Amino acid sequence: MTGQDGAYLARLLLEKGYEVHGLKRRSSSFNTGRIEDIYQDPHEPDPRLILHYGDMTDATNLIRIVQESRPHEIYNLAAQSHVQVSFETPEYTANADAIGPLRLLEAIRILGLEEETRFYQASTSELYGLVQEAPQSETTPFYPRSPYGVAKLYGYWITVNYREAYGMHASNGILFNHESPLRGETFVTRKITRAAAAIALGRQDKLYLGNLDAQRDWGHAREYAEGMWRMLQRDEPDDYVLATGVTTSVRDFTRWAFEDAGIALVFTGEGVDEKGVCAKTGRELVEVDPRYFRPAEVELLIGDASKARDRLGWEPRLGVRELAREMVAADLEIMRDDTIAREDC
Ligand code: NDP
Ligand code: GDR
Repeated sequence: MTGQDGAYLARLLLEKGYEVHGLKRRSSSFNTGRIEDIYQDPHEPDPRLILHYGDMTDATNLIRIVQESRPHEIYNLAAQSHVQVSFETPEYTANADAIGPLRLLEAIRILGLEEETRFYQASTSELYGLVQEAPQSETTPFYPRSPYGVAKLYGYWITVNYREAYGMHASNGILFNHESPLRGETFVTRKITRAAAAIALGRQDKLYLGNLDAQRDWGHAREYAEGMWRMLQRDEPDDYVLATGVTTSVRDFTRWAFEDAGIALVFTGEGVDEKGVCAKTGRELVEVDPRYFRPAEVELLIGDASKARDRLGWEPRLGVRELAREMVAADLEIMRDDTIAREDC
C-alpha cells in the first residue's frame, strides 16, 4: 500500500466505504509518507485502514494476513517495479514480481477463499517490450525486454491460469505508464519534474537523463486506480489494457516540464552529445548520461484501451500535458515549502 498506486487505491476504497488492509514492508526509515493523510491510529475504535507488516517473498506471512483479514478483493500492487533496477537485481525481482503473485493466489486457494475473494494482478505494458504492433491491446503478443518484464509475464499467466484452472475471479490490468505527484523519484517523469523545479529555484545545476527517444503512453495514476477497481466489480474476471492512446517522447516531456517551471528548453546535438539548453541564457541544463541506458530498451508504447472503455466504462480524462503541469506544480510547492522551513529554522 505504500507505493504510488497503493496510496491512490487505498484512498478510493476508503471513499467507497471499504475496510482496507494494506501491506507495508519493514524499513529502517519511514516508508508511509504517501498514505500519511489517510493513516488511522490503530488505537482509534474501529479503524477502517489497517496496515500489516509483510513481504511478497514470505508465503507464510501472506497466508496469515489473508486468513486474518479474509478480504473480498485483493489488489496485488506490490513489486520491485523499477525496470532498470531489475537488471541489477533480477533474482529478487523474479521472486517478488513472479512468485509473489503465485503466493497470493495460493493463499486464496489454501484458505478455500476461491468463491469469496477476487484478485487483481498489476500487469504492465512492459509485457509488450519489443514492438510488434502499435497501438498495443489485449491481443498484442508479448515480448518482454527486462527481468522485470519477464517476471511480470509469469505474474500475468499465473493469474490467467488460476482463473481457468480453479474458476477464481482473477483479472489482469495491463496498465501503461501512469504517473502523479506521488510517483517514485527515480522514474523518469518525476525525476524530470523534480529537476525542473529544483533548477528553476536555483537548487540544482543540471539534469542527467538516458534515452530521450523512448516513447511512453503516460496517464494519471488516480484514474488508473479507478480502472483497477472497476475490473473487480465485473461479474466475470478478464484482462484489460488501461492507457490514454497518446504517446510522448522523454524529450518532449522534459521540454514541457521545464516550460511549466518557467524555463524554455531547446535540444541541440545528437545521441550522447544531445543537450537541453536554456533558450534565454544558453546554459546547458540537460545532458545525456549513458549510465541510464538500459541493456535492452522498450522504445515505443502506446495503448488501445477500447475494451476497458466499452466494458468498464473507463476513460482517461487527464492528458500528459496536464499531468506534467500538475507534477511540476507539486514539486515546486514541495521545494518552496522546504525552503521556507529551512529559513524558519
Ligand atoms: P511503486 O514502486 O510506487 O510501489 C510498489 C509497492 O510495492 C511499494 O509499496 C513497495 O514497498 C512494494 N513492494 C516492493 N517490493 C515488495 C515486496 N517484496 N513485498 C511487499 N511489498 C513490496 O509502484 P507503483 O505504485 O507505480 O506500481 C504498482 C504496481 O503496478 C507495481 O506492481 C508495478 O510493477 C505495476 N505497474 C505500474 C505501472 C506504473 O506506471 N506505475 C504500470 C504498470 C504496472 P516500499 O514502499 O516499501 O518500497
Ligand atoms: P518504465 O518507466 O521503464 O517505462 O517503467 P521509467 O520512468 O523508469 O522509464 C521510462 C523511459 O524513460 C527512459 N529514460 C529514463 N528512465 C529513468 N528511470 N531514468 C532516466 O534518467 C531516464 N532517461 C530516459 C527509460 O529508458 C524508459 O524508456 C514504468 C514502471 O512504473 C514499471 O513498473 C511499469 O510496469 C511500466 O512503467 C509500465
